[in-house]
Amino acid sequence: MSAARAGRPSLVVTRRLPAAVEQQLTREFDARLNPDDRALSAAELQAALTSADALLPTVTDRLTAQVLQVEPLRTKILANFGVGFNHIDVAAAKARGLVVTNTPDVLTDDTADDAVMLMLMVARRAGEGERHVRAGAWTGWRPTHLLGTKVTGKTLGLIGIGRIGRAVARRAHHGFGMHVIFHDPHPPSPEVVAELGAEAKRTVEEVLREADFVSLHSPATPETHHLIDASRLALMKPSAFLINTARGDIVDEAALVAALKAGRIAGAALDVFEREPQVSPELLTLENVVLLPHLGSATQETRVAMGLRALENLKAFFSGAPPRDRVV
Ligand code: 8YV
Repeated sequence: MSAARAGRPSLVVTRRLPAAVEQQLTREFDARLNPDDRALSAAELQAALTSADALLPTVTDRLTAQVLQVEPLRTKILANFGVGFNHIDVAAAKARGLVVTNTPDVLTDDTADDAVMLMLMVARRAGEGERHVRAGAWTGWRPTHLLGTKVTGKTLGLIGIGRIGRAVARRAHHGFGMHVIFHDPHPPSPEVVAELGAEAKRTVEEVLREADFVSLHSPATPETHHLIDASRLALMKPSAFLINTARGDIVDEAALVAALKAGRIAGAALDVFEREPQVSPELLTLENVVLLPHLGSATQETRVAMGLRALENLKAFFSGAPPRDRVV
């Protein structure tokens, strides 16, 4: 027998996690870690599902209906590391009797910070400026050099105003004096909307028409797939910017490229992509686009908090209590 104490549930952790989290997971579970941090193949995910009581996956693990069909299924819970779980076919998981949990709350502030950072970067041409200095091309200050777009006082349009959307609204309204408008099929109470200084719009289209900056904060679902397509991009002001820290497939990336190339919008700032880690090659050539490698929750503090939240869900499940963040 391994160092594992008898009776401890077995757990496959699909990617490397912060050391503090791995230590705790190893204390509580018969944990199989991934020190090489190589993403698991479908066959390796299936091997995990047939050999471990629990799985702790991330966004890089495509737990499709086909993968989840594996026999004999030993795993009872998918304790996802992350709030978004569109890489898991939840209907298939449910059909197989699997419990699925996520890690909300703990990454709200960091992801909101990421959206605000992207808004500022694209408006103030920060990426361009950085590239300019690093290339040794800077010849000195001049009044007309790299002029960007003012953010303070502008209109921010949020598509989705859940936890992260609200945190962005708070920063934008109280920090930058922005007028915040939003559309959400499930809007918060009028008191919450008032506290955010936000204004509800009846449709996505109204938000797109009026906003100077559009920031996406919807979950990736069949309903939000390509929500921002060519026709919706055409509604945006030519001076407006699109920011995406949610999920890549909410935007039709090819349509976004076409809109940017035609100058139909002023720019885009993207933390997520339709086919990660692939990025549409044209985006790499456009100066008015900011590109980050899915960094929304990427701080030491938050990645530890996410791991501990997944651990909390696992412990609850195996002690027979309802996990706090059950989504299925
Ligand atoms: C994670 C995220 O880094 O939580 C999410 O939904 O997109 C990111 O914070 C990623 O999903 C980890 O699995």
